[in-house]
Amino acid sequence: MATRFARALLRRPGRRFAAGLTTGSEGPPDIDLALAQHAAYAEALAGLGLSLTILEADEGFPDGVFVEDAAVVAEGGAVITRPGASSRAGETAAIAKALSGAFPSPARIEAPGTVDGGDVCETDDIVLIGLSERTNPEGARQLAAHLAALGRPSEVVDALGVAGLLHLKSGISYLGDGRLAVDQRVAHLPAFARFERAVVGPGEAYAANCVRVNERVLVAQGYPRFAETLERLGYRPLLLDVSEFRKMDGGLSCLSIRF
Ligand code: CIR
Repeated sequence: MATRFARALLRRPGRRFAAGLTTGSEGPPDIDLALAQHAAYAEALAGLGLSLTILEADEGFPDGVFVEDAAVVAEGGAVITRPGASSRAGETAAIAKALSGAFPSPARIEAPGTVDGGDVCETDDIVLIGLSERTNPEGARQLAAHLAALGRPSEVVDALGVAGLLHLKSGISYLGDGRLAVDQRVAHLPAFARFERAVVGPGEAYAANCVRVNERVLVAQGYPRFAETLERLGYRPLLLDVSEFRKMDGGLSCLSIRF
């Protein structure tokens, strides 16, 4: 299920969005602008033919808009995660419920394992599982076992040493056809050697979190060199302004679960 999707699950940002976790220094997000950017993101997915479920915000979970961290949907099944940040632990209940129509008996990551979906990058051949501050080796081990039961091989990638990389997918995205978008700081990692690599250059690292959806690649607006790289490779970038989510360390991919 690398790049063709029919459905997506999203959750609107709440009024307390600014109370979420962030390491950024760009100041608090503008909630109304975040809502408008979220609506444009949803519209882009709908325009690509996806049928959307959009949950209302739960003000108890200011990071709840970043739905991707709460579940991993792979070909043939779903795994409800156990997010690595304690403030986010309760986000999974609503996501499991929203996915229950399509995935009535998902697997679950259990303590002491932790996994954030942002650390999981599904490609055609293999699922890459990043170790991070949020995904620990036990969580990665459990996830790998669940994926193996679904017939999906995986490989653990240790990107813990890369400063400023919250999740594996903060630094890479699968573009389809055996190619990854990779932040230049992680392009050398052995796990990526099997892929063609579209390298995201200095000053544009945030754009490495892009999302191939059917015939387009959603890319954060404001990173022209990487957008040009994609065009040169024959992709059709669809630029989206996600500045308010960036302030909260979130990228394009984490705003939806696609399947
Ligand atoms: C957090 O720190 O958990 C949120 N503020 C951002 C999560 C972004 N998720 C993602 O990139 N998959």
